[in-house]
Formats: sequence, C-alpha cells, structure tokens
Amino acid sequence: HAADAHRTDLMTITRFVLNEQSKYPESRGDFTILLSHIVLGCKFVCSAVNKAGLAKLIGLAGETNIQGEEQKKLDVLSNDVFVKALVSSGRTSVLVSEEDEEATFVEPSKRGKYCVVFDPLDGSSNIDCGVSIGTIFGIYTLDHTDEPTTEDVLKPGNEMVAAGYCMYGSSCMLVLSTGTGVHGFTLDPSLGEFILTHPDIKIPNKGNIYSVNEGNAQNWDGPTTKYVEKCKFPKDGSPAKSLRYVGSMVADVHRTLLYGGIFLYPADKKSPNGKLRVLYEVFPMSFLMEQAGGQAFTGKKRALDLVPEKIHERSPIFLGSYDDVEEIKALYAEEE
Ligand code: AHM
Ligand code: MG
Repeated sequence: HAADAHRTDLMTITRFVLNEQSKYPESRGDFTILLSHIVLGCKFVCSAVNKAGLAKLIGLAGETNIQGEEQKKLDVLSNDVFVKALVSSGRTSVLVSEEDEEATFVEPSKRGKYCVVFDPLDGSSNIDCGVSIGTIFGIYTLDHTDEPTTEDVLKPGNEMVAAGYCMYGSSCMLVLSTGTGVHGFTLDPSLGEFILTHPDIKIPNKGNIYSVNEGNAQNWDGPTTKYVEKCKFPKDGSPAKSLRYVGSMVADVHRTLLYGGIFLYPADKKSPNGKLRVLYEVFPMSFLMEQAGGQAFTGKKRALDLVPEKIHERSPIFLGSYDDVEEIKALYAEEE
C-alpha cells in the first residue's frame, strides 16, 4: 500500500497525553502544560548534544570568562534550560536537580501543583566521546496549599504521578509513564515533534543480558557476587548471559526495558549506598520498570517503597525483567 509508506495519523506526545488526561473529568490540562515544558527542555538538550562537538569550536554555549576560555558545560547548560522551562510553566512549586545542591522553590506568582525531580544530563562521563546520554525525571503532586518545603519531594517513589527519561542516542527517544503503562516517543527532527513509536512497552519476563560495572567486583557483597557468577557460569544448564554496560543509566535501562535482562548498581565496600540517586535516578527508572511489568529492588526492599530523607540520597538498585530480579531477591533473602 502506497499509503502505508507515510504515517498520516501522527500521535504526538501532546495529543497522547491530552487523550490520557481526558479520562479524568477534573483534569484542567495542567499536566499537559507541564509536560510540554519538559519536552521543550528535552528538544533543546537533544539539539545541544548533537552540536556538542561543533559547539566547542564555535562557542555555542557562550559564557566566555575574562581569560577568554571556559564555556558553560553541557550539563550545566541543560540544567539551566530545564529549571527555566519548569519555572516558566507556572505548574511547579519545588524542583530538585542533580546539578543543584539545594532544592529550588518557585516564587509564589509562578507556583503550580507539581514538584519535579530530575537529572538534566545523566551519564556525564559519556558526553565528550559521543556515547548516549539522557535526561531523567519524576513528578509528584503537591498535596497542600501551605508553603512548599523539601518534605514535598521526600516521598516514596510509589507516590510519583509520572516518570520518564529522554535518551539522546542514535535517535532521540522519550519514554514516559503516567501510571498507565510505559510509552515511547521518537523525535522526528523534521517535525520537531515526539511521535508515539513504542506504545505500551512490556519488558520480557526474563532476559539474557546483565549490565553492571564489573570493575567494582572486588568490593561487592555476597549476593551481588553470587548473582554475577551465576550469570557467567550458570549451573542449571541455561546459557550464560551476555554483558552490556554503557555507563549511562538511561541507555542501560532503555536497553533493559526493550530487550529484557537486569541492570545492577549494587552497594560495595567503597560506596555502601551504591552510586545512583534515589529521587531522580532510582525512582523514575523503578517506576517505569514496574509499569512495564518488571521489578526494581534495593537489596532490602521494593525500590519504590524507599522513603528518602535527603534530596540527594543514594541507594543500591537492581532492576529489570521480573524473573531476573526474583533471582537476586532470593540471594539477598538467603543472606538474612
Ligand atoms: P553521573 O550522574 O555523574 O553521570 O553518574 C551517573 C551514571 C549513570 O548514568 C550510570 O549508570 C553510572 O553513573 C555509571 O557509573 P560507573 O561509571 O561507576 O559505572
Ligand atoms: Mg546522574
């Protein structure tokens, strides 16, 4: 069919979310507006990432200091863009960014009912060599009209109303869940729109890939060591798993979501709480995993049941295919 060669009915991310929100009679479009500001931030970062190598030559990032060097780094630039986009949406009250030590409290005239936690550009070690990086975000609602505080975001991940990430890879993809499954949108650069390309993503129940920084193996605890040993030398006759590790959480989690398998950033002797941050790395990715039919576990409990005490708190994390995470849970249970 000639007509099949071109999509003519384009499900943009805005159209998709408007459809979803129309199921709630009380919805006044606030979430759609908030999301469109996040989408703008993602498009900006995508374009900046694509030009990063060139930008160094032409100083696109600006901010030349008095010595005539030093430009704003891509992660700082991305943070500025997201903070400004979120504040100007008029729909946020508290923002927590990996780049800012303190939370940002939006001035009263611009406040709205959402709180957003985000890592504007994750995978910093991969920026300079052109490997995939991403933005991660999670959204809470403000449940009172008093002055907002950090308590408004120090809530378990299961209270998030939405979470997602945008991956700046061979194509730019935004993966989102508002609690009704996981949906993937690909940026069509000629339209400047994210188009629904991966509706209702479900993670395979079991995968044949494990993803971990094995360079830390000498410092791992018993269950992690045993698990990775099992991946490489299975004793039950099953084939050994393949190892894939980009070192960008967004890329490693995205592959895990689509192909199945497990992603681990465990605790180790040097980092007893692991490396990844609860609010804007562990929670959003755990939310997506569960929504896709997988699991996310900290080594002690369901990741989304953690109650963070500090905005930049860290936690070990094991997430991915349901059955694969079951195995690591069993190994931790044996320890007790
Ligand atoms: P970053 O926020 O400094 O970029 O660190 C987070 C990244 C994640 O994207 C990735 O999963 C992890 O760090 C990789 O860490 P390591 O280099 O220790 O394997
Ligand atoms: Mg990060």
